[in-house]
Amino acid sequence: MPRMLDADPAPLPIDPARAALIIIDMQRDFLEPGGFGEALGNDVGLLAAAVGPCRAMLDAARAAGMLVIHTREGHRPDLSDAPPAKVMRGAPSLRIGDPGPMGRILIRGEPGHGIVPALAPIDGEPVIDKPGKGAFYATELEPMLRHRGVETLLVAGVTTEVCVHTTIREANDRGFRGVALADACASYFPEFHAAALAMVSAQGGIFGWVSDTTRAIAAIA
Ligand code: C5J
Repeated sequence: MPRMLDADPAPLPIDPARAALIIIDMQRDFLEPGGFGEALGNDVGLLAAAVGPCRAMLDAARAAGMLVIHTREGHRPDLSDAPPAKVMRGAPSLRIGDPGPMGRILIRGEPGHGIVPALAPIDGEPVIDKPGKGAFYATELEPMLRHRGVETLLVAGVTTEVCVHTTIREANDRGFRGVALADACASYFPEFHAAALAMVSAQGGIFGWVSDTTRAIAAIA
């Protein structure tokens, strides 16, 4: 009997040896004051709700020996991988690459680019640096998953409707089963969080599945 993960629109089989937890962009730049999220006018405190559930899921995935992958959105210091159309968006005073209280905004190697301490990667956990919203675009994620025979992705992180959603869409087109963990994702816009999750599981799971950390932890324990 395969292990089953309870989810919407329907339960799905899950084999922890062929699954990965992917934690999207839980970076100081999005979660703490003074980073990219705040520069765009957002209340970054709204993302704190995802930290505890992400941590619980991380602990369970590590205990189950499941592959854990972290992602970080950001750019090279010379901005050579940052499309001008992206850099020019937002408030002119605080754009990607500008200096802020946590270093240059959304730049690799700066303090703000780092993952929040509660979710820090440990040795052996790949960290994918991505220039876009989706974790598959211009990264080594796909071969990394294929080489390990991964078929199911448990997806957590921020923000639900931007980088989490884009990654689930990319995963869907590549034949992976993407499962959004609702309580381990968060948005600056609660209504977008709800709508993004509904869009994943609507129409028989048009992009994938929606579950939560309680059900996912039970499935892999
Ligand atoms: C955004 C992300 N929202 N990680 N990035 O710009 O969702």
